Amino acid sequence: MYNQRFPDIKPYLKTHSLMPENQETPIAFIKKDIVENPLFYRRNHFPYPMLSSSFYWLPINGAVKEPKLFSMQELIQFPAKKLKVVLECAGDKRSFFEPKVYGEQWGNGGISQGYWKGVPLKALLEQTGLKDDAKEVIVEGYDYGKQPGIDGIHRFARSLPLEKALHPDTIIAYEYNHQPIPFKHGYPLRLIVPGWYAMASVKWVRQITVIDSHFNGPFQSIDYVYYPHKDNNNDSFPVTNINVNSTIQKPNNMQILNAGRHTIKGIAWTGKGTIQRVEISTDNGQTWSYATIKSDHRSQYEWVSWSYEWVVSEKGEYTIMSKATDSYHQTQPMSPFWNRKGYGYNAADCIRVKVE
Ligand SMILES: Nc1nc2c(c(=O)[nH]1)N[C@H]1C(S)=C(S)[C@@H](COP(=O)(O)O)O[C@H]1N2
Ligand SMILES: [Mo]
Repeated sequence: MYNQRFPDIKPYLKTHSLMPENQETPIAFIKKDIVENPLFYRRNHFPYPMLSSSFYWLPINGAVKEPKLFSMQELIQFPAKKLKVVLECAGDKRSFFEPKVYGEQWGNGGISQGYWKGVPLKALLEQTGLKDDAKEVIVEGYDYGKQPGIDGIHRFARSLPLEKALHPDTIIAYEYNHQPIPFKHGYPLRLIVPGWYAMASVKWVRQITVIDSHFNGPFQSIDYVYYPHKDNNNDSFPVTNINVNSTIQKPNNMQILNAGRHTIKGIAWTGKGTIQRVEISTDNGQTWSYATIKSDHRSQYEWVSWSYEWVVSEKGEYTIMSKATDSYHQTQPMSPFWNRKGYGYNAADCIRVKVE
């Protein structure tokens, strides 16, 4: 796939910041339906945590009948679930918003996919039992620090409503792509919440606490909230499900092409349901045609690859767009839902090319 004579010529992550580390997947170069560790985007709020041996114990406490401490040995003995899951940062494509918004200026590479294996959180909560007034489940990571815009020092922690926590596909994972989870992606235990934006998938799980109230941690009451207005917090609501979306991987934006036949390629994904169709326009959205969706190994939480054969004879500039629709009849809009912190961008993907 890469240049044989120069094996060091290969894609790398696109760097936004190193402390904490934030780097994008070079999505145009991802040809497979799984992303291997070296090209898996990295999104961190804090410096990487220091892990001690006590890390191998997972406590579950709070509004449970019997608090428990699970060892790794115990966890891997539960019936395991392996799921192919898209993880997409809620800030993916933030840089495409107009007007621009503050925050990490992610392009289209805040997304990766692979196999996560672990034990359903439900199975663990069945062991501890839940008190009648249990409402939410907080999952806390080992990393902590200060973040601009948020007072004080916090650990990265988020809660799930009971319904999502007990969903059979919400897992405490210990493997990624059939290996122990790479350290930067949450070793040894990571919560995986398929279908939700990836802020929900807490890395380096330190403890799990069931509560009888609503958790107000800053990563769900300040950040990861949609604020539709520039100057006030009215009408805000939390970021949860991944929006239906697609990305054109080939050709590149602003590429120069020869007249003739070209394959337009990309991926499409959604948080709820499955991708039903992908439409392509090569005339700036005036007319649309169906792309062919590659249909092998499709499971609910993975992206689909699609392609479209484009025959172009006339020289000129072209605006190419892709627009996906899912089984809940959600279609990518032509313009994004603008929000002050720049989450959930999912307007039809758009590139320009010149045919010479
Ligand atoms: N403990 C912890 N978990 C975390 C985060 C974090 O900073 N700390 N970032 C979240 C966000 S916003 C995203 S997009 C994903 C990124 O996962 P990755 O670095 O494995 O790609 O992890 C989520 N889980
Ligand atoms: Mo994120």
